[in-house]
Amino acid sequence: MRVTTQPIAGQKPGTSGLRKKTNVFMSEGYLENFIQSIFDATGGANGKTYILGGDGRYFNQHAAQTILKMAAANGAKRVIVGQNALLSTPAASHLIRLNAADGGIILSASHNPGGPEEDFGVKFNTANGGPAPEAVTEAIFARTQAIDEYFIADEIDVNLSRIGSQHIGGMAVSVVDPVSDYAALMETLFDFAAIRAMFAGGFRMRFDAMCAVTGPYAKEIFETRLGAAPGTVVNAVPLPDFGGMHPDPNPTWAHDLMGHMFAADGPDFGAASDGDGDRNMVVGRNTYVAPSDSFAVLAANAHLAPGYRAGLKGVARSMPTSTAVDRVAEALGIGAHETPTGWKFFGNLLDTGRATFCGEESFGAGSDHVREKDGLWAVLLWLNILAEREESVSEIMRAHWSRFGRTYYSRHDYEALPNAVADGVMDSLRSRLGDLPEQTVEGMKVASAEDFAYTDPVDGSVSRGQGLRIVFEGGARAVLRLSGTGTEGATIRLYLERHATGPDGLDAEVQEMLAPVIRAAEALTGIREVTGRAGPDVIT
Ligand code: VG1
Ligand code: CO
Repeated sequence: MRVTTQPIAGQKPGTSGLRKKTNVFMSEGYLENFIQSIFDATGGANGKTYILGGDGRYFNQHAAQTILKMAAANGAKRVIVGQNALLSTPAASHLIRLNAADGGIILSASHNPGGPEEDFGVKFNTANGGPAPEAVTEAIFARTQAIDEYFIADEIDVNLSRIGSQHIGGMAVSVVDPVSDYAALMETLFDFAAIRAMFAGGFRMRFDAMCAVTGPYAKEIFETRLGAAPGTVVNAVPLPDFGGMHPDPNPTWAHDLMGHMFAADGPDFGAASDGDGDRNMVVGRNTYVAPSDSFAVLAANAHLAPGYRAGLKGVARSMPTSTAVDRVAEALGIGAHETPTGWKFFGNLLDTGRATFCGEESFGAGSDHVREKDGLWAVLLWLNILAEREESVSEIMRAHWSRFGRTYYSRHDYEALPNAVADGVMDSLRSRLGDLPEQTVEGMKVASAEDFAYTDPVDGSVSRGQGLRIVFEGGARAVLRLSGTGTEGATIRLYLERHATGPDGLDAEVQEMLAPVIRAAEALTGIREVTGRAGPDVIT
């Protein structure tokens, strides 16, 4: 069936897909226009195979049914869909690669809350399993501005709870178990026997799935396959509103887990994941592990896991992510790449073997086993390292810092600002960048100041305006950028970093250690005065 439509403003994908309030996505033609634009901008769906699934949030199943009917009407050959339309983002990436599919559609607004009053999102991944690169998202956006028709099969819904094959017209719909292929992949990378032995020896873990998509994956992998005690995985059932939680694994939103990890007789190890399962937070008993540090530790110890025994070819991190991993790369004698924020920039580095591990300060890490960041992968690699080293998380962190020094790091978020105010802060600093080198602000001398641009070493594409970076003498850094995942106003992220070596600097309180950098960054940006905020809304 052909339906006449008109362009809808604002369908521009951000850092990771298109995210809007759920009621916007549910409004007439909104989802349909965007999906048809994906097909149109990528050479049509005719004869193609897609992977489809989402994080289980409100509108997930309904949207999946619409997309299936649209794929059928556009001539797709086959859609492989997770049971009940569930797939974590890394599992979807794996299924694209495993089935040599042409692409995948993931229904998620990731770490944003879900529900009728909250957020919904759509991500499109290409045949390598990774998020569509900028050239593709720009073509999709261009199509949304010119679209005048979409196609949808006039058929009844398929039964997404029944595993097996069905049809919509001439298109095959394969409903698959969302967990099994992914769990099998994990078994090829990690020493499950060693981890199982560690659990059998009394090792205790708490994994908080935050009522989002990782629950079924974590239950199967940790409790069933690895023998962790029943109840290790909490909040394990995906709910349309995530049980009212904000499924963003950081100390603020995963405060319940933090409470358990810092209680007397807490578990040995704790972890949490986000809405769509691509993020991870790792906590030891009485020990919070900052994501940039976690990534550096994973890179330094990767060889302890069977999948990475041969060593890493290289590492990559987003520019705002701390430089901790660079020191590991130097020690290992491997390349270290610096990209803009967002996993789409890692795809070419992974595809061409320039990087084996990639990481972001926003609780994201992953490897070339898929083309997305992968929360459970990071947790399993930690478990494998713990099983091999037979040390606690806190001992491993101390050993890492005494070898490489400690990179104190924090991100200050100023959320939901009026767009004009946020743009004002950015524009003002941007216009002064040229004058900053050699200036001393709050006792900190600026060494360099730039508007970060990235040239992809593989396809030569250039991405500009990827964050304002100020480096102080001695290597401390402040980075300012606008979030590209929010749905209300603008969020400014201020990233702060300072490296310390030697035994003295290793046990300082993070915000205290960063205080001079924070003072200089706040003076340079005037962020508190201009936004009228007394301080950041969220500190991670
Ligand atoms: C945020 C993070 C970024 C991450 C992105 C998608 O983007 O900072 O590192 O890749 O979310 O993660 P932004 O533009 O808001 O800073 V997910 O787990 O929300 O898909
Ligand atoms: Co996510």
